[in-house]
Amino acid sequence: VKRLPERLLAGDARALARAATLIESRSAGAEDLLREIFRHTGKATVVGITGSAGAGKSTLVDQLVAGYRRRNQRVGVVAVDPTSPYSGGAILGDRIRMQQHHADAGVFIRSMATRGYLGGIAAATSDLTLLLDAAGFNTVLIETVGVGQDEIEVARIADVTIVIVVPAMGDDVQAMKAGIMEIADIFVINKSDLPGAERLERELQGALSLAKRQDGWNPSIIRAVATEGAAVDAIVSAVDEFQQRGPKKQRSIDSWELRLRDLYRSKALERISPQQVRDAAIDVAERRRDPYSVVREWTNALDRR
Ligand SMILES: Nc1nc2c(ncn2[C@@H]2O[C@H](COP(=O)(O)OP(=O)(O)OP(=O)(O)O)[C@@H](O)[C@H]2O)c(=O)[nH]1
Ligand SMILES: [Mg+2]
Repeated sequence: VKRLPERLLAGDARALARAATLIESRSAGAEDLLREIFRHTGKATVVGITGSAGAGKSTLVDQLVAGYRRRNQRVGVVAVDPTSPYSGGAILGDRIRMQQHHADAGVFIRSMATRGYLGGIAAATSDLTLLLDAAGFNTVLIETVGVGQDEIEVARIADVTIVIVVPAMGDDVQAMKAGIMEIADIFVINKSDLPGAERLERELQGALSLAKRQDGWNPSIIRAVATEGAAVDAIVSAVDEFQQRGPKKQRSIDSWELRLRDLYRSKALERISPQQVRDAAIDVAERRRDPYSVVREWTNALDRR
């Protein structure tokens, strides 16, 4: 009987499902598995797709899946849901829409809750993406609602980030979160069938020409009507272009720098119990101890290992 890593690397669908569950439950075997497969990763293109609630992310992801399948690529989808995987109509809608792909072994779809993961949702998403990469998926699409810090961190995992904006939905450029503006490698103006798409495009162009990015990349702007799928080819081409000419290597180093910090932080925190932290906090609040000595004691304990 072949071991899980070997079956995963061979692209076995059941092994992938099992490995994904290991990652999601953060069980002990997850790290060993990841360590074994890591050198086989780095081939997939990871595309982050973010935008406010209802912007059309899932509709577009669905179209992109079909577009990549037409190009004979295997596609993974990780939907990061801000509440829980199976509550809410949106996710139910996602599942119905995605059913057309469910019978297809070239498509893997998983939705994850944002809470409850030790080490954070970004860590779990990154690990799941590594699995898909190792299992031979060419493209991984990560859908996340662009609201909080979690989502911005998820975007940092991606090689390419698509930000979806919508006319007449409070998505005018003034109101857009600075963080979201900065992470966009490609802007998609979705629902371009609604009035205001042209004005939004002008505003975006204006904002982009004022704020040149440090890495020199000039984000493309693509108008789309996701429900009709017409812009899929343009979006796939824009992703390819970013992969070929964008600051890919720099992006990857930056992203691993963050992941390494996160990993180190969670490893260090694993060495002390929540109760220990709580007790120390009480001591500090009551001025029995100072916080600097407490932390020094903890880091000294790390050194001794
Ligand atoms: N008019 C119009 N409606 C669209 C377009 N794209 C998506 N919609 C509709 O917008 C609604 C929300 O689409 P979703 O794809 O679920 O949006 P989402 O961003 O994934 O939403 P959440 O996951 O809930 O944040 C659906 O009713 C879609 O049919 C578009 O281009 N034009
Ligand atoms: Mg959605």
